Amino acid sequence: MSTDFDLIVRNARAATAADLFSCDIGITAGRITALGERLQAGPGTREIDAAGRFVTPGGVDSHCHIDQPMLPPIRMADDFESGTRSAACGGTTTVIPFAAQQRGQGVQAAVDDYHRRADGKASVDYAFHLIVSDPTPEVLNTELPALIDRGYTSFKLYMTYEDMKLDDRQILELLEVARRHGAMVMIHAENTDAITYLTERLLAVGKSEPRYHGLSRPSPVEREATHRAITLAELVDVPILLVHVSGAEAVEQIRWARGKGLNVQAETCPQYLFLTQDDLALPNFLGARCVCSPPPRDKANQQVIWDGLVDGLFSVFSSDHAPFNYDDDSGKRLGGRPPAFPYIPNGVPGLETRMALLFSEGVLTGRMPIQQFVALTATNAARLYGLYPRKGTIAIGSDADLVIWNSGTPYTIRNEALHHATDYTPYEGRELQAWPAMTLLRGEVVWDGERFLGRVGGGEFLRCERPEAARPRPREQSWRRWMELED
Ligand code: DUC
Ligand code: ZN
Ligand code: ZN
Repeated sequence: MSTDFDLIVRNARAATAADLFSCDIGITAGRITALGERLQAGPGTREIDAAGRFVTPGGVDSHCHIDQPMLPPIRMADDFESGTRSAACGGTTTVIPFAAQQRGQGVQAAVDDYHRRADGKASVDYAFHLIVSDPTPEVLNTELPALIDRGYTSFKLYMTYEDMKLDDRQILELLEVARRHGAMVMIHAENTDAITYLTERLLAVGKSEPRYHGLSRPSPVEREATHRAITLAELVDVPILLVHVSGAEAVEQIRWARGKGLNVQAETCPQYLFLTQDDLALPNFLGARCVCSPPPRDKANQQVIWDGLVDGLFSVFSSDHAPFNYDDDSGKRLGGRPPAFPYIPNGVPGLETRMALLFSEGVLTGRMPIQQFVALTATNAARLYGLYPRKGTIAIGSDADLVIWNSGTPYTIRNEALHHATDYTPYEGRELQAWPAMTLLRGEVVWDGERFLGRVGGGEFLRCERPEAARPRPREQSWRRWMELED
């Protein structure tokens, strides 16, 4: 066997989505080239002793917003330098943020702009999803097919937000493009007209504090849009992925769809496990820190989300990192004073805390096996978005993106110890039993448990394959077939 390893990680308890095994991990030129017992070091081989610790694939955070252009004066607190630095320190080695089309702009122009923001700044690897907010014939027929060919093989569409939302006809047309060209569609499912109606009623009687954000977007708002998204995808006969699912009513719709044999994937996020509507009700505008959409719900809904993670309803656990400073007039305190809830920028930071929250509260509490943690935080996202097996697993030929865990050691989340540029974390003071002791990106240490050691610009752009998961399954009965439409 070769001894030309650049690095050997010794005595790993390596976890993949399928297995847990003890081994040494041999790394050459940034890739895993051997898994075995007592691998032989060559003259130039460096060694890291994992000393029986859990070693998992580097995280793939497939839903995060980094330096995404906002309507002025709103500004995201993290650019690619700070966002990817915090990802590395939290065990995430691949991020997939969004190149967001502005209305009146082409999607290619959005991608060009986003590369200018990311290239040379990212310190972990990155791919882009697209956000389609203006599906003109040019976008649908020319730009999207060309971009899919060039490695941008997933896009998100919104059923709410004035500047982003698509109507049902537009959604159908976009789903058709995805089907024809093999892209994965992510859907933000909330009923926009219902939100506007409820918001106006609340404001009319002076209810404007952050907690009313939650009341303006109650569960039926998400349930109805989830059902509609599923139905539109059923008519086109194309897989979809519902993002940031927040509670029981949406979960029920997804279970119903699966029961009918429909190919509906689902994602959830830490805010739906660890925050509730009580956090939105904190006094003195502190609730604004937890304003995100869909909103955190109650303890009973948290339990349903945990159940869905454990029983396989959810395939992805991502952060939906959307960083807006709290004490900032281009952030949550828009315009210098606390705004009414509809004007508070939506989102919570979470790139750095995502992996440890689930490792500590999912794996170490015995709720889920470590293999499932790996599937939820890395493998499934890599598969769903065309990055597997380069990313998301520990296998020969895969990039040597690894996290060595400190587990069973108390760690208290403090914003001052995090590496993002956002001025708060919604998890301040939370006690965990795990934190990455080391993160490796393509065989290089980017976090050593105390310091960020990555390189600004050291992250590579990743072109995504057409995901296998985006391909419609052959189905005996589909509406498409019933309507005698061509495939
Ligand atoms: N909701 C989104 O849809 N995106 C960013 C943050 C949020 O709260
Ligand atoms: Zn969303
Ligand atoms: Zn989002």
